[in-house]
Amino acid sequence: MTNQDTIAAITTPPGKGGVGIVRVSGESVQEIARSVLGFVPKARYADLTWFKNGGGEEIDKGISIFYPGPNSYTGEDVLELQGHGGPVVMQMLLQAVIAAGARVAEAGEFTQRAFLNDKMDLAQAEAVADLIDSGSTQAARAALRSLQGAFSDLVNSLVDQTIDLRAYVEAALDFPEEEIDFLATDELKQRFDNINLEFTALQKRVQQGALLREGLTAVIVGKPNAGKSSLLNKLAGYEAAIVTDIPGTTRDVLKEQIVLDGLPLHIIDTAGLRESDDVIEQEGIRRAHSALEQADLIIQLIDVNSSDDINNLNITSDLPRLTVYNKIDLYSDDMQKDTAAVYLSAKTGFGLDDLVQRLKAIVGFQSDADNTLGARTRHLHALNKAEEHIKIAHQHLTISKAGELVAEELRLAQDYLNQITGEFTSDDLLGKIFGSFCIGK
Ligand SMILES: Nc1nc2c(ncn2[C@@H]2O[C@H](COP(=O)(O)OP(=O)(O)OP(=O)(O)O)[C@@H](O)[C@H]2O)c(=O)[nH]1
Ligand SMILES: [Mg+2]
Repeated sequence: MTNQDTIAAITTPPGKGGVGIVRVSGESVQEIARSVLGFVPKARYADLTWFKNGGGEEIDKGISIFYPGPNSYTGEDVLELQGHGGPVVMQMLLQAVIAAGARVAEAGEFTQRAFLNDKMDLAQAEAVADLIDSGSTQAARAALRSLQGAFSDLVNSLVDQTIDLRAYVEAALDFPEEEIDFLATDELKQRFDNINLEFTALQKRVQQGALLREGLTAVIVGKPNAGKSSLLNKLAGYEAAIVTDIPGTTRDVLKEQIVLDGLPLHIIDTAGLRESDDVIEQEGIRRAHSALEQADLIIQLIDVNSSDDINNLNITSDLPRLTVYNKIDLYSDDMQKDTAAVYLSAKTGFGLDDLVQRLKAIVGFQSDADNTLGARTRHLHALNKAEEHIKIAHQHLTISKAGELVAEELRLAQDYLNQITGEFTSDDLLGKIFGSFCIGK
């Protein structure tokens, strides 16, 4: 247990409700209980008691529960006071607890202490926030799996295998005359193959998890009047953007959030791209280009009846692109279709399902995946980096047969894996992660 001051917060959301809870954690919990309740409640036992302030005045009557450390959420002594859930009562109760020796907790501080006291690792702590924030049933289930440790177990298994490999290779380094033979065994090759398979399987599940949580950001770009705003409106299901037959209608960057079979889609409408003398339109076009910086995918929208060429859009971005032909309702001739493109009508809605399927396919999202792990882009990056170093290690092994280099790459892979569970993590990262929690969690 760490030796820190005692923290307190209203853990229930602001507003009025049947019950409101003030949570207290730290060394002075028993002292605070004596002051506010008049006694220290029996461990993990619901007591109906008066809550009083320092002057002995009654604030409320409610339930108190005492969880002695280390068997508590934070690992420290914890007291939960459940009173009537009104903002004034809760404030008075919090003030009484603070007067008795606690200080107001920062965002995520209870969970941060749980992490520091080894009650959970970093991936699990992040899953707590993701479970609370989940925007769909799938996201909630995935977050719960990770909170229960399913994700961390798989990461730890990769760490163990990497450590084994390192030990094997480092042992070979101690016997230089036999090193080459040692490193050329089938046994070692088999281990690399196994670890690669596990990486691939985990990356898939983590990518799904990150998508479920963070979603996909797609920017619609195209010439003026291609129907970009019409497409945004159709996807959003209401008239979010102004649509007219005047080219150059849209100037601002517009964002809408929708959920496609569980995949959150952030869709961005932009100004039509063309040469313009209009200062406002020029600024719109500049913003359209900079919107690409936040995107995962570009939807290049083209009026199927025009002779426009996607190559004329002058987009210098290496993001994945999907070409979409619009206004198919106005097109009557038989046409040679480009199988890589989507054909639709933003007016009638024809072809919209096809677009949705294609977007999901491009990012590899499966709506029915039932083994998705709650995860974040941060985890996926670390996993990809670790895999990269394992691959380089394998190359050193097979091509240059340099044992030291293999061992060094394996060490780097291990460091990246450890970042996921927070074995070694910078204070900056911890501040960022816990700072985004809600107060009282
Ligand atoms: N028939 C038909 N008309 C469409 C379709 N999509 C858009 N339009 C029409 O095309 C015109 C331009 O549509 P917008 O959605 O404003 O086009 P935009 O690409 O946002 O244009 P800018 O904002 O000027 O860049 C409007 O008159 C729309 O009603 C479609 O699928 N079929
Ligand atoms: Mg528009």
